[in-house]
Amino acid sequence: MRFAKSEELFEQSKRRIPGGVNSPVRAYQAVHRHPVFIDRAAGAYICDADGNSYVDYVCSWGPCILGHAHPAVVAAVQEACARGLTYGAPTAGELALAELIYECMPSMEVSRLVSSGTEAVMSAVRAARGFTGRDKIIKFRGCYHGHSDGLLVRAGSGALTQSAPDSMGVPADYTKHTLIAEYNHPETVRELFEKNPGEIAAVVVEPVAANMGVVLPEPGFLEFLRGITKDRGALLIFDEVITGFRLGLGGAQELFGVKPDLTTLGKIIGGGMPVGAYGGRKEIMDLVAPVGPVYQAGTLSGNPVATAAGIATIKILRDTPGLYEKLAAYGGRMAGCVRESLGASVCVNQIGSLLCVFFTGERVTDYESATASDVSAYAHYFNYMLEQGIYLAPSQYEAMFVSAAHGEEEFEKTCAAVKGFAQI
Ligand code: KE4
Repeated sequence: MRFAKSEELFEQSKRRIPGGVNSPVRAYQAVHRHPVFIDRAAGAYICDADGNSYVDYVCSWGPCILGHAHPAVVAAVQEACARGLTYGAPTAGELALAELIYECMPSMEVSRLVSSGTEAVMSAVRAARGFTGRDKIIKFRGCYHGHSDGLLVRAGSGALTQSAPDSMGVPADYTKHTLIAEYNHPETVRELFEKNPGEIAAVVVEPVAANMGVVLPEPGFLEFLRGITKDRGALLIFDEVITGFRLGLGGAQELFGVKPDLTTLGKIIGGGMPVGAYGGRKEIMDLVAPVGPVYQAGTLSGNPVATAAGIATIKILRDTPGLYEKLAAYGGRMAGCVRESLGASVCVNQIGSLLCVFFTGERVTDYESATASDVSAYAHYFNYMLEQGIYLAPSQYEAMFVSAAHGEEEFEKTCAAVKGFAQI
């Protein structure tokens, strides 16, 4: 494959944009090569500036669950654009999206739209602190909830690969109320509640961790979090920015049968446009301005073009029979292909259309075992697969996302590439 145009664009971009990218993980530092610049995408494929085509398993980090440029979503966006791009005023579309979210996730009886997952989680934490009158929060090492100051502590995703989990520029005072527990280790949560009685406003968790690679909750873990937060007067916040509408219409909370007090969403609910949301029990959300004293605002919150994309996407997810079963079947088959081809050298964690290939011979059930993976081996795998026309996350600590546009041809091409890697 030729990458001359991407290389040239990267050199030029580095002069105007930090690291040449608008989000760190895109810089490919963890896989030791220059990034490819994408020119266009359709269905299960993306195409770079040099004309190389790839089967896409990043799907823009989750939003493109229907595949790229889905005709109905594009049409909805075009139709909305023709009526103006933004008004800064309430619209029927925002109500329609809020109703759809509530229909699919009944725990979100009241929700507020924002423009990113970061905004959603930052705002949900503020609402939890306002509601409980407490300052401390618990998050889990390796979980990522966006880049707001108080949550950029022992974070996952890009913060992991940057090997600077505590970002510079974040005053110690901004993170002293952020307590760190270990995902899938209930005792670490219990200990924090014992040491901070009456001070913890909320536990924030990715119900399926997908920013240290994909790590599934051990049986009972989410139920434990639900119980201890109820018992200690704290709120449970499910960060479903990745799992929401990914694992099913009702997200992880429906799949695992655990109802949080607040949920944050992003990615899929914007259908590829910038949308986040936070919401939950009415008594909590009624504290949010202008009803209550918890302030939060946004110029483009509920943007009519973005909400049109989100509504079109969710309606297709809701109204297409067997769509989630098809996604899960592909995910399961892909996991099987990788396990069969790479054997004991990898641990593949998969749930529905979300999966991760860890280069370790051990089971990956928490941060410790996830970060014991051989990131150099992953980088080797990534680069081989890229040359074979398979576009994976450029980091061991991300996920593979499958879209409804991935079919038999894409499966065969991907599986053949994995088998080829096994033989080098
Ligand atoms: P955004 O602000 O990037 O829209 O959402 C932040 C966020 C919140 N919660 C969870 C569980 C998330 O995974 C994310 C963002 N996910 C990363 C991928 N691991 C976005 C990719 C990137 O940072 O470029």
